Amino acid sequence: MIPAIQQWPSAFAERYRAAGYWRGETFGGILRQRAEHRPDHTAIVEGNTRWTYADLDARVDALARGFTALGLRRGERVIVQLPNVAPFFSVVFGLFRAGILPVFALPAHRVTEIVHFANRSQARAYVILDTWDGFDYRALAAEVKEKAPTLEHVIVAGDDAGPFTPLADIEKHEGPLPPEPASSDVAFLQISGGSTGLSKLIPRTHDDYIYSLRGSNDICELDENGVYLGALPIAHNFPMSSPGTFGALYAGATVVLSPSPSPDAVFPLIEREKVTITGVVPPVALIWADAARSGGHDLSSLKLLQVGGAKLTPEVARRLLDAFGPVLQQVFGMAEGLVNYTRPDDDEEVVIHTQGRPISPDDELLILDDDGNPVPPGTPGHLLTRGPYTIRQYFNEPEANAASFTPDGFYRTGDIVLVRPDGNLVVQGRAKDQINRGGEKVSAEEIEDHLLAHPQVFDAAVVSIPDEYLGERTCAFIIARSPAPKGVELKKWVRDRGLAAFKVPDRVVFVDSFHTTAVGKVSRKDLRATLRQRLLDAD
Ligand code: J2J
Repeated sequence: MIPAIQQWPSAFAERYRAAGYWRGETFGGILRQRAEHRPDHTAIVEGNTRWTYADLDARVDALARGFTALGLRRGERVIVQLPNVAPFFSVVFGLFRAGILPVFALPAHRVTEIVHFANRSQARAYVILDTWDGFDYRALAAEVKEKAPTLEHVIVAGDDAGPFTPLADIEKHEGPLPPEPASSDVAFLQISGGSTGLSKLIPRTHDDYIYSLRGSNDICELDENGVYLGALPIAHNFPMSSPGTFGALYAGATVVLSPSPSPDAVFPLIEREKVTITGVVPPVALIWADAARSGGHDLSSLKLLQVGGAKLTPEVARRLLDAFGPVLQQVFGMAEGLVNYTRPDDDEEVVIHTQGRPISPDDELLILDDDGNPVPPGTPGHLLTRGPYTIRQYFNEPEANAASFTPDGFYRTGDIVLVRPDGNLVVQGRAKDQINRGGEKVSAEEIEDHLLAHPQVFDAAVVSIPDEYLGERTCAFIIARSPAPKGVELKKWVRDRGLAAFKVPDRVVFVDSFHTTAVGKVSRKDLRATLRQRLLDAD
């Protein structure tokens, strides 16, 4: 059984409603309104596919009926693993309209991750595209289905469903629409980056997420004339909601999808579709800055270039300003909730040096020292937060919840930040054992567990090492048993365990022991810090 999701205590919920943050809107409902208001306006552009709001709304109705005809019911979960293609929106909004919860997997996830999401959420169905980027998701689904007993249906978008159900068949159903969910219901489960082992599931309600979209649209000046380009994988929380594709649909704007973030794919789309806003991670921004300087495309429609997901260095921020003009915005957010932005009218100094400030006047921030006491103003400390769009617990994770949230409902972000006198945040580092590989999050513990499963590995510690391009890379320290395996063998081992490629250690270093100081390190955290330092000193 899945435990009930206790979100905000009623006093907070009442306050957020009274303040006008939570307005009783649902995703299915807002799409209907936008479609009635401007039916012929373009909602989605992907390759040669163009859907108006009326097209999208009709597909969403058909799928809401089809999923219901399949036997799926309000409150149940469906894993959605789709890349940047138009059916992402018909599927996800079809599920929303029926009150069924999508669980957002990334295209890079593989069998181990998908099975974990399926088991943790007790998902009954799994939606994929047949093939993408040379990978056959039907083969993955066959493997997943064997290991996830709750999965009854695999639904395939694209031309060839193989042994599974074609999405086109689900779209054919007629009949009455299922009842609409309530705005206070959980709408979907997002995926956490993971710091203590496996990724956790993040329950977001219609009310709270839609508030963050509205707030983001206001800050980013995204209205119905806007054109948002999805360059990163759109299932990720940043391009989904800050303001992202969902913010664009909330505004009644146009969403353009790029199959990849490479300038070769993106720049012609910016020019052709007159894109006004897009968001990328720092390594992509770096490539765009170089490509933009060499010219060739008219990028003058772009009013906001957002960079977030990992720390943007001032040097790269300056290069972006040189290449694109004053359109840069820094975004520091998290799928659990809190999102900070620099504002379009901020001074260049703020945009270069800070990660901005929260969306909401009711985002409460605490900056605490290691003992849990507030730090003096302007001093770095642990960031904790609660507010009208930050979750109060993970889905079905009693143990993690106790560690990740304080008794009075603050989420421990694991980030070390300082707040400047002007209210802007500067991210200084991290307390959580996570490697931020250019915006892709890797849990040290999760990878260590996979390495430890190798028969020739006695012990393993995974740490981040600085990298000019990605910001950070992963390094696995290994104490091997004899005969020691080769580094490449261990990398292949991790990959073959069915993990996303970005989790494979970039570097493997063999050591005789982990004892580096007279004082034996007892916590894994200290050990990782010591090993990391040792490597930096040696390099
Ligand atoms: C430093 N670290 C950052 C930044 C996120 C908007 C933008 C990003 C995310 C995201 C998101 C950072 N500088 N500018 O969901 O809506 C690191 C922090 C944070 C973690 C969250 C959004 N922006 N980070 O990246 O859930 O460590 O969300 O706690 O993937 O990324 O990761 P995630």
